[in-house]
Amino acid sequence: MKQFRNYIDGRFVDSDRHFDDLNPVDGSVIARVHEADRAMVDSAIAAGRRAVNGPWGKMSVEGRAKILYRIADEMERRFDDFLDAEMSDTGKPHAMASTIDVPRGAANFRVFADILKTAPLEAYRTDLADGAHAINYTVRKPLGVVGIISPWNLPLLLLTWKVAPALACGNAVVAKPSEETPATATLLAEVMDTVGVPAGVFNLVHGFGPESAGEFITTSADIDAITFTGESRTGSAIMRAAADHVKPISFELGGKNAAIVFADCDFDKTIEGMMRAVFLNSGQVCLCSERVFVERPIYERFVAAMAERMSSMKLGWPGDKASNMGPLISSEHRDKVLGYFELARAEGATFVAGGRVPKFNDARDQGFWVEPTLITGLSDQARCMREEIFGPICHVTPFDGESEAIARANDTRYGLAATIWTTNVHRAHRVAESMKVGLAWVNSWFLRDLRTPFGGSGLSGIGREGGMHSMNFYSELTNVCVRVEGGAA
Ligand code: NAD
Ligand code: 6OD
Repeated sequence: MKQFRNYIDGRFVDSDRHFDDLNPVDGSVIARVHEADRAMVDSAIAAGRRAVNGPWGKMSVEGRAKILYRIADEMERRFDDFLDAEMSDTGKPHAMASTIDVPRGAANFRVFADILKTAPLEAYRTDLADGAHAINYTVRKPLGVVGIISPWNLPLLLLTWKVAPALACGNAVVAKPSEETPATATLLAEVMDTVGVPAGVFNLVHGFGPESAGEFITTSADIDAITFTGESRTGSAIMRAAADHVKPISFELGGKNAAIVFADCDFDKTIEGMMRAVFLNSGQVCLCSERVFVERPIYERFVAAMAERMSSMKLGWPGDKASNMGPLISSEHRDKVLGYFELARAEGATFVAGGRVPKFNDARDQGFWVEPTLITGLSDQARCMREEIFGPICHVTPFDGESEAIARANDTRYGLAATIWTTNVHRAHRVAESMKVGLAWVNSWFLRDLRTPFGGSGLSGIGREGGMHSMNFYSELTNVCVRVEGGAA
């Protein structure tokens, strides 16, 4: 049986507590995971502190950037290992893991190395009444030891999205991947080991949230900052835990994202884009559109076209290159999604497509699958329209006019993402700017430039990461003010 160990202070560390890592395609056991106890988490934090206080914290920008490039190179060399690990941990199709998860894992290191090398610092000249002046400039320093807690939906992409900028800025990290998806994080530890990242700079601890590694990280007085991606209610538990020691937090949380489809859209491209926006990763992307508003003249045609496309989706084995939808992550998560299907029925929804557990007559029947599902007929106040479901389901509803669409799309406590489909350039800008979200895509969805701010408001999170926003979150800035006597000669 494969073993996934903790990686602390440059060594792989066993534990006497274990849990199983399951393949959601067929429920089989992939590996035995070594759960870190509090002492292991504390020793990871202490190792991180020694690393930050040692040569790592003082290394030149060029030196750190070179190490980040080496990490990216080694991840690319081991591309197939990462691909196999991600596919077996999540069941996601080859078509997705090979074009999004694994390449983005490596790209995160390369891009943040480049951003670090070109990151500007502020400088101001302050003229003084007595004829002297002052020069103010900022100095960027590491925060210290950063706790990173990540979810299961894009395990490698979302872990490296935080590890890369944290290391670029000279921090050490104690990272905890989701208990559902420990595989690629363990491979990342092997990569760190192979390329010679100094001991203590990257520490990996496996485990759960409450009363396990997650809580041990977030309640530690010795962690200098916490960056978290996951559910909104976990974010609020972590915020309470972090409050005792007052430290920077960055939260990327859930969404209940709207799509607005105007009658003047390019219909075929919109259907293509909306299939992706609803069903990528079986709807388990925080940015997925669960509420789809379609302008009335094309509403019936839109629903029919989506249902038609859904009927030919291939719920296949991850290695099958034609497969375009995988299972949900776990039996618990499937119960939650099926619970929302039941609730939608009780709330009066019409199921236009899907709504059941598919039957395969092979080992996949032991996995955690549900059908891609499209519903209509709910009021905007229904619970299924207000709570994040995080599965392959969307609700489609008609609207009349731009202002109605904007008001209904913004009627949510979340504020993560929106996607807008129109060929009217003025409307595109007007509507995008009116969305109460961190990310508004026009005629596109999940199109990423890593230099841009990423994050949400309300229940969707606190702060922004990406580009300089990451550099600023993972750095402590000191303003140096120098009084200069006299004027220029
Ligand atoms: P989750 O909140 O259940 O778990 C995320 C991580 O937090 C896991 O590693 C888990 O072990 C840990 N954790 C759980 N309870 C904890 C606690 N009390 N203290 C410390 N750590 C704890 O989320 P999930 O189910 O893994 O992921 C799905 C959720 O993540 C969805 O809500 C989705 O929208 C959100 N998400 C958001 C973004 C974003 O960028 N905004 C990206 C991906 C996923
Ligand atoms: O692309 C990214 O950088 C990112 N953070 C994506 C998050 C997706 C949510 O599931």
